[in-house]
Amino acid sequence: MSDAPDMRDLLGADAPSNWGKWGPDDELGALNYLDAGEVLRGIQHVKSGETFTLQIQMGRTDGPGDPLWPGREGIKRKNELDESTWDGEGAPAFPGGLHYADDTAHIFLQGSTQYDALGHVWYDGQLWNGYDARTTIDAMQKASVLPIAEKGVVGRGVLIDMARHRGKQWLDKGETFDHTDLEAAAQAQGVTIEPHDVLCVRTGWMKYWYELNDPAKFYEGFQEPGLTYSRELVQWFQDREVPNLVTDTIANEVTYEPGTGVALPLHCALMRNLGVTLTEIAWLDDLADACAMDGRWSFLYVAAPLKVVNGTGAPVNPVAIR
Ligand code: UVW
Repeated sequence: MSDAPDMRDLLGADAPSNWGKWGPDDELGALNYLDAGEVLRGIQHVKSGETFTLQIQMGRTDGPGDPLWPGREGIKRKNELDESTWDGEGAPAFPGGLHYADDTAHIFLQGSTQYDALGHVWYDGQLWNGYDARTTIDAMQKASVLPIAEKGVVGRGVLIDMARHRGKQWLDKGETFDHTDLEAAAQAQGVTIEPHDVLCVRTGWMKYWYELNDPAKFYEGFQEPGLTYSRELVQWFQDREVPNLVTDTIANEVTYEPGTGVALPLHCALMRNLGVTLTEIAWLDDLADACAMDGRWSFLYVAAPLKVVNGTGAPVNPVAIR
């Protein structure tokens, strides 16, 4: 048994909450902030028409594999039909001699760049908006990824480059920052984090994964860098009405809270309690380089996770348009 406090004790029984704010049946949480006006606001930040896709490549075989939360596996893609399949007895045949390739894939829905469903984590038997955690049994009945996928996520994105701000290629293992650091970095970059912005934060950790090319070393004493819990930080997210946090880390926040050892408290404080949607394992390096080049750190952010019915999350390839 660990001596870490219970999540409820850490966050407090009176933790900031948006439960009920969008009605008793809500499954979108803070994405409700992204209305048509926010789409139009995002479009105003398209100046040069450059596009950046923010997904990592799934199933690369030329390096360390895919970066994953411990216990998950990367995509397993398998050829079902290819040129070798079309000859011999019992082989499929189509009039005219058409051949085609098919493959199947076994994937963890959180096994690549992904949107977490709001119901993906919980404590105290309740998930987002107070839904009973038993609604996750067998299939996620409430707050699955489907409503997010049906809506699509479009708005003004802002990128805060914490690694660059601290003069590093990537942050160190377990290195933390908070909302005041985000504000300081934004100020240094000459950009303002505005209400309803899709907040993208680069730590350089994905680049580290590929350049290190050594999963054993990466996972040794697994402790990602990232945001660290405080009541003030959670309040900042609530006051800023942040709809979506996007990071280039596997779990959006420092893995184990340095003070208490509690695992992923911001998943609970932000996602379960405030309805902030979390997007993880994003590739932000190319976008960051372009932003640094001309000093424009805001853009139109567009993302549509796959429409997985009852999904606990879904892979996504977001696009930032500058
Ligand atoms: C967990 O919540 C364990 O994983 P993630 O949010 O990184 O998918």
